[in-house]
Amino acid sequence: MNNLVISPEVKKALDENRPVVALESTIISHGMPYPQNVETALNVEKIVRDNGAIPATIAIISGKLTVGISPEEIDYLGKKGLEVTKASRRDIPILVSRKEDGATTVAATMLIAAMAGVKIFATGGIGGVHRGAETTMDISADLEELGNTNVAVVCAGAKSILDLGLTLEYLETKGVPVIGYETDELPAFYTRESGYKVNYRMDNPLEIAKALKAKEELDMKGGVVIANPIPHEYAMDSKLISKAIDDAILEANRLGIKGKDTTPFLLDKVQKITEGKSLAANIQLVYNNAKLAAQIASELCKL
Ligand code: PSU
Ligand code: MN
Repeated sequence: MNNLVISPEVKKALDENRPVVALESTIISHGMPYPQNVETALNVEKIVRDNGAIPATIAIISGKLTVGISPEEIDYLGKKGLEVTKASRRDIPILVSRKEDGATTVAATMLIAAMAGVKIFATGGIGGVHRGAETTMDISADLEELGNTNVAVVCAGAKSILDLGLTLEYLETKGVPVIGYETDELPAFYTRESGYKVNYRMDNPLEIAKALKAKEELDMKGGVVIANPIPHEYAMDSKLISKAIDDAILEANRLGIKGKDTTPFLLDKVQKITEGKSLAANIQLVYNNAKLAAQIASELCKL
């Protein structure tokens, strides 16, 4: 396809059935401030390599769906920050036709990864059903994509800016398995616990790879959520973080923030309220996810 560009390194790895891990770019432009965003994105790529896989950071560059952007392009997206279009599924055709840039969300990254044949994707947190969705209808397109697109997403659960219970219900309806890595509980991004259970616990990357392989052989479409708790030493105090999140949501409601602006607004607000403590945790959990994703991708290639 003309508008899909796969870097030579990623293309070669895919052709040779070597492990590849997809990485998103909204987390760079809208999820963290500069320069930590660029630093983190480059370190994540290195961690994927150190664990035996090839990183494929995905973005839309001048209208091309690009799988494996360059370090210069990562720096460009990171510096431009909120000025880059946050690109979810619905934005893709417009950015392509206008030959514009876009930083891809979990939904858009999954879709483009699947076009390229990349099966594993690492990120921080997925979007989900927002608190108050019973009146706002604010449900991330990430969940629909998980219902439809054949890519497994390694994340640290979801932030409690979301309603985690409703997010799990939505995933259940869509038939998306939620696997806890070395845990029975759905992690809540900054904390290892949420009070909600995952569907299945698995304690090693091979077991996860086997489940993905079975799904592939059954030709079942749709994603899988692999929830990997933040390492103990970086987990945050749950009272501190839930107060910050409550305050951020109140502020968003007061200002009437809506649509695609909600999640970036809340992420930024929480980071400011916690004076960077949450940013440090965020960075570490992404590293942890990159490592697990590379391990699962490696096991999957051997099956
Ligand atoms: N949650 C995070 N960090 C992020 C995002 C979510 O902890 O950077 C980003 C991801 O790109 C995710 C998107 O796909 O926000 C979801 O946005 P929305 O809720 O508007 O669908
Ligand atoms: Mn939304």
